[in-house]
Amino acid sequence: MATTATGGSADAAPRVSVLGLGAMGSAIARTFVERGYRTTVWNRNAAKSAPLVDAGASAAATAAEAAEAGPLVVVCLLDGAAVDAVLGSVEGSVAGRVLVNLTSGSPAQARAYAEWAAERGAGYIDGKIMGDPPYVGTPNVMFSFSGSRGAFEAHESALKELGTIAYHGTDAGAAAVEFMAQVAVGYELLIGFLHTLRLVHAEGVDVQEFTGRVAASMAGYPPLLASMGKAVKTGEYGPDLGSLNVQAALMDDMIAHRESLGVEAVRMREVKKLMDRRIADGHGGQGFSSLFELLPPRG
Ligand code: FVH
Repeated sequence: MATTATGGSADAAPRVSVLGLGAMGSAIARTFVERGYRTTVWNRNAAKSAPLVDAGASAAATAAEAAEAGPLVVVCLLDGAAVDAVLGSVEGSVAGRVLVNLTSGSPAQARAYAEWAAERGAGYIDGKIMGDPPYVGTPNVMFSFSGSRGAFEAHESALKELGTIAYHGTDAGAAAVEFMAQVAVGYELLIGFLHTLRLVHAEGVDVQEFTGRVAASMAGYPPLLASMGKAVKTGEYGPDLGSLNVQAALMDDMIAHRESLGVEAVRMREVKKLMDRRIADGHGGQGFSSLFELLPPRG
């Protein structure tokens, strides 16, 4: 009797297909193979299947053949254009199956793929990944899913093999909303951090040691974020980080400090402008969260 990588009977093992064997798709396919799934793989450049076949996967000659190999079809490609190309070639092969699209993309794309799948009799789950390929299969990679609840529940145990998972509801676009927002927070924070390292460096301070101190002070942020989230949701703005009257004065010093060192201060000036408007509107006693009221779109 044939056995899987984990020693079970191959015939009894659940089946999964993985379309797209880049860094992430290969890590996903390898995880399924290692967890005992009968894994069929396909990639545009067929050479990328070889290491997975050595590990125990089956290679399909076409994307359609891979899609037909099992009930769960995982798609992990570069971008929406690649997904469009591959979906076009499998449209006659997806009826009765569940597509899990882990390709990065927008909420609108996800909703369009859900519609496309429904029109062809397939279930659709959109998934977004935060984490690096070497950590797939560990809790250190976060997968956000949304779309058909029935499809998600039917394949939840397989999806859990890949990392920490969260389901964000039946709107197929919800996982992309979560992903875009989480990634945006990261980038906005990190570009501010890099500009600040410029400032620290210009002052002759050791940037690595400074980074260690910043990491330690990050522990104070979770309670602040929680209280800001509550303030924005309720519209009740206490003086978080101090009143705007006091913060605006500090902001002038921060802008002047940056400019004296030739360090970019564009975001600081934007913050100061918002504070000044809020103060002029009679809200100088409120805190930083209240700037939300001035950010478009309002209402
Ligand atoms: N790698 C990472 O760290 C991240 C982490 C967070 C989320 N992503 C997203 O995952 C998607 C795939 O990323 P990837 O790292 O696997 O990307 P590549 O290694 O560059 O592989 C790209 C695959 O897409 C195939 N492909 C590209 N264009 C087409 C096309 N027109 N038709 C068919 N397949 C296409 C490519 O095939 P090939 O070039 O090997 O033939 C690869 O299989 C991505 O959305 C990340 O944002 C990754």
